[in-house]
Amino acid sequence: MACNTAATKTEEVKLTDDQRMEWWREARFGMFIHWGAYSMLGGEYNDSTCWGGAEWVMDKLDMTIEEYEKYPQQFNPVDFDAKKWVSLAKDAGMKYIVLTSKHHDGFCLWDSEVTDYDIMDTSPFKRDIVKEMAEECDRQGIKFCLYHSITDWHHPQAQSVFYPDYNIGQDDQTKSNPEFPEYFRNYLKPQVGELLTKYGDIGVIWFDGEWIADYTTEMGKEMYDYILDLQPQTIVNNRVDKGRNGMAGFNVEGNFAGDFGTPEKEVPATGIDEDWEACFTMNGSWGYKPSDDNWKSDTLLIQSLVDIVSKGGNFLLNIGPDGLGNVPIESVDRLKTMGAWIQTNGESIYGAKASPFERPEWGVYTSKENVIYAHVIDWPADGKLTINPSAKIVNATILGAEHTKVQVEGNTILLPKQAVNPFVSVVKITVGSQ
Ligand code: FUL
Repeated sequence: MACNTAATKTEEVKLTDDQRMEWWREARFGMFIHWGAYSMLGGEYNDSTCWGGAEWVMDKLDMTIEEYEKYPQQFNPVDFDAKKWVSLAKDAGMKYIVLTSKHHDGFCLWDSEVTDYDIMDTSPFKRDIVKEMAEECDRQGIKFCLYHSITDWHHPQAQSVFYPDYNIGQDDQTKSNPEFPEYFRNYLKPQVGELLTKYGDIGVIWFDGEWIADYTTEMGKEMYDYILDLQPQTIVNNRVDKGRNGMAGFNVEGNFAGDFGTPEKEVPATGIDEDWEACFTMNGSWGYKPSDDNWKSDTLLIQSLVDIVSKGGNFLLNIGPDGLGNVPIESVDRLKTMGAWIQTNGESIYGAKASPFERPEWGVYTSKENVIYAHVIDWPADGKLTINPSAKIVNATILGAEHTKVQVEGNTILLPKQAVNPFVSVVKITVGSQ
């Protein structure tokens, strides 16, 4: 396989954390893909207030394993085209893709050796989705990463003892299953091993569902070491650890909690001096849900990107393709708009660091060595942009409008009266030493 360049155990590569995190810190923008047999159902259950998106349908409808199994048995996504998905991410300016190899429903999108509950053995489709995506990412030069659920509603040793007689999305998910350690050692860990040995370099293993009662921090540590043993460069999110700091997803200093925090559908109020990645849906659901037309606007998505980067984070933006493998047109449109914006303004995002200054009234800053990028969200009516006084401005230009004359008077930049970009305009400011 073309992309099979994974480091092996015998190579004994020892990378520092900074070396491992380097590409990820540079990347800043990635695509999350929630896709599986649940995508066929489109999240049509009757409770808009309940926790979880369309990918939780098995739980939300209290389906038994037998009731749910018929969906993987019918899963035949004839429109799936890895090239289309990867191109969509590339054109949007995304630098990595995180695909669900297995969500909480337990159905696997690759040819797993420890179960037949996978795309090759249970579904009529019989194509290894993980393999096709890994190869296509390699071809198009984008990092391939995997989301993998620790919770597994299909595996008897992973279920709480009373499942499925109650809704495990509620409090009962804390009930214990004494056989869980067997599931961990003989099923979950070998699965992660397969994913790290059969599909080339894996950028990130993005765990989830670590809240299940019987998972422990010790198991998380064992898993983390196992991953780095197989692929020393792989990055692991904080949900590998049972003890991560709640849904906010930031790590308590000194605690083991993987390599980066995972705030979900939220952005911190101020910058955070650790690695973190905010994941967001484009409407309200991770999995395909056509009835949810609460789509975020282009403006909101672009402003979210700059806001997150200005606080030192990455932005992982989700698509939920349908049961045939088609990406909703609303998502495609938004990603195209974001891609066009990044085409012009990408240097203010990739490799950019958190703002060195307080958040100004008109927008946010990102920064590089001797450059600060002023992301102007509210264009000043008089065209006068006041920059933080401790920045000694040497020169200023507007990205995408370099020919436009921009004068500098002390800490004020004199801009045209009209915003140059309908979403966020970026002024590139070279600064000198004080
Ligand atoms: C959550 C999951 O339960 C959701 O289904 C989704 O995968 C999200 C990213 O993480 O905790």
